[in-house]
Amino acid sequence: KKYKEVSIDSTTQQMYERAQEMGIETVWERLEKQQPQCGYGLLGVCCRNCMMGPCRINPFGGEPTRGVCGADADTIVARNLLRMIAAGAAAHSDHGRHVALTLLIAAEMAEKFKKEGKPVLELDNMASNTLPYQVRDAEKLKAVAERLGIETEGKTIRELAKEVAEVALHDFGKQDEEALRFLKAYLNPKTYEVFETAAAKAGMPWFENGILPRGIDREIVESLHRTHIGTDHDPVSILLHGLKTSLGDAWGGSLIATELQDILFGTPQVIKAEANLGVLKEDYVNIVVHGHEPVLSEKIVEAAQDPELIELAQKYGAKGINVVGMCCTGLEVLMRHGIPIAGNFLQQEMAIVTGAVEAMVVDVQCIMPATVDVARCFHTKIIDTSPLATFPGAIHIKFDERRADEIAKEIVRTAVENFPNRSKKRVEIPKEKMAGYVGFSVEAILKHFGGNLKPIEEAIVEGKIKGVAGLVGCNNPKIKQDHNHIKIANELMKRDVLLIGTGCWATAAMKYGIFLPEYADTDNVGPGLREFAKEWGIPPALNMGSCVDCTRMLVLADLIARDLNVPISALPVVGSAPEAMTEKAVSIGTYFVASGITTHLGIVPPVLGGPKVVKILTQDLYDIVGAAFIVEPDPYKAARLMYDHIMKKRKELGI
Ligand code: BF8
Repeated sequence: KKYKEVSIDSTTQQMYERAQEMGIETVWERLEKQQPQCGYGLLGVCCRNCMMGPCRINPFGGEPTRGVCGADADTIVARNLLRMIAAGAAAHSDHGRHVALTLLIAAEMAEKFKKEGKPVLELDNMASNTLPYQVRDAEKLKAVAERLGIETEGKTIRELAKEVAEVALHDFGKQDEEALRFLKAYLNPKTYEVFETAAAKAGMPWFENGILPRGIDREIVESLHRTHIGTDHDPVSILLHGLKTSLGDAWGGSLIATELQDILFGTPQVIKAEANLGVLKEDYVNIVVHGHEPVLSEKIVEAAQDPELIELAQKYGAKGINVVGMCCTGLEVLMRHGIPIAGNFLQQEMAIVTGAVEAMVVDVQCIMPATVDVARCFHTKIIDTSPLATFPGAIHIKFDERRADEIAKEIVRTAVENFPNRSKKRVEIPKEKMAGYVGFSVEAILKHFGGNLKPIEEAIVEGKIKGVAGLVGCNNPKIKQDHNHIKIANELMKRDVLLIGTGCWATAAMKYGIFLPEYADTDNVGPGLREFAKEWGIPPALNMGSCVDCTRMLVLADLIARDLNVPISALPVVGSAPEAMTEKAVSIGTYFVASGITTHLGIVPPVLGGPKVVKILTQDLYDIVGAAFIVEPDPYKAARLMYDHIMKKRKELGI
């Protein structure tokens, strides 16, 4: 073969080969140029935390066995891992903060407009078009407020929105020793108790309140403090704080992002949509929204419906404007509006290589700076929008929530005006795309099953479904794109494990038809799961959204744990990040485990240089939080190990 196989997705492979022929460098060449990658880095035994270093430990047992300060391999590995968790938690949580601030800004604008004498009812309901952001799901707002213990009686939507936003923001910066208010509002008591007692079980009773996070920002800051030279050196306490920080992400930052996004933009309901590069349209202005925050992408979707801008596109010879998604912000608008998703992480450069993209509009996280270099080979404009993410060589149209509509229109106009610069001869859009059902929020799942989770729980008890697996996370060019995602999914479904999932896994699953009910008829689904899926008219795997929406999976697990009156760790539930890549994925994996869900990683994280750390992560955590990590690059073996864990949990439950 002339070119190496980089993906099991034919559209990626086609565009990769096109890039090769055009002499365009992609992620796979850059990975190649990094070979051999640093062994110390891969094992986690390189420390750059002070300027006596950088230090590295001899992984073969010889000298040096310590860094200049005396830190050994386990201390260094644990510190590095904690910094990864902190960075991942920071990214998710800062996203959550942004959403909370947006809700607050909208509520305050409503108050101001009301005082100025604009229509009162519309503003009290926060349904007015004069506001850049409205409350689309007032019912959810009330439900969240009630969970948080906010008095709802006699209050307007505007007042409730403000109060919920303020409670959320308080959870970021509060300084008392109490657990996060969001965590207390959402977590079942049995799992709460596990968090409370975890540190004592690990022999560290001085962790007041165990691993219960106190402030979302505080735990992230403390991670940096603990890992500063000369501070915390015990891998156990370092990792316990890692669990705590990740729980601040799970039951704090990410949860706030999901819940408040639902309030602002609507809670997803089941809807049919399409995925893969074939959703780009040859005769339309194509805009790819890429990144994570729907605060931007929602507005781009709206602006693209503006009749004036559509008319402008037609004036330039296009039939209209086609907005498609990429990565998690793509999943946000897919889940809520059925906007097609063009691909997952490794397809961002490939979308540009089609030559059919007028603008790639980016916000934060998982956007390669290389998109700008690839875009230079075509007419594509990369438009960066977040004040905290600037891409050299891109166009900067920075977003401001207060002027959201105006800026979104400017962005769309920039894309439309770029259409005449497209070279028709250089356009090649792969044809493949796949339909699937999306939008399985917890609320949508409850609605589908008649208001409670009994049908799922009964199917588990009967053994029709053996358990549930939550699949999450990235693409990583070290693995053929989507290969492990799909293999693990199929191997689990064959064993009658119901799948739920988010992030780039969800986009992968959708591209291969797994989100179609008829997928249950294939040999990749076992008889029990097939029967259950058919009985309820669902696909054998449910798309629960973007990566911050991993909290939807936690909330679902929590509801089942409540029904059975057990901690989450007692459930026949597993997690997996088959192609993990980001620090966010490390935080997610850690909070799954900390919450009681044993989780598989398909990429070995940089910890193997610390034998004590490895033992804690893969064994000791079972005694501390009731779950641990499984690390296994082979997808078949991984699925077997995950299944074995589910069966063990079934046995323990006596089912
Ligand atoms: O948060 S799955 S590559 S896109 S980190 Fe990134 Fe990983 Fe994709 Fe979204 Ni999640």
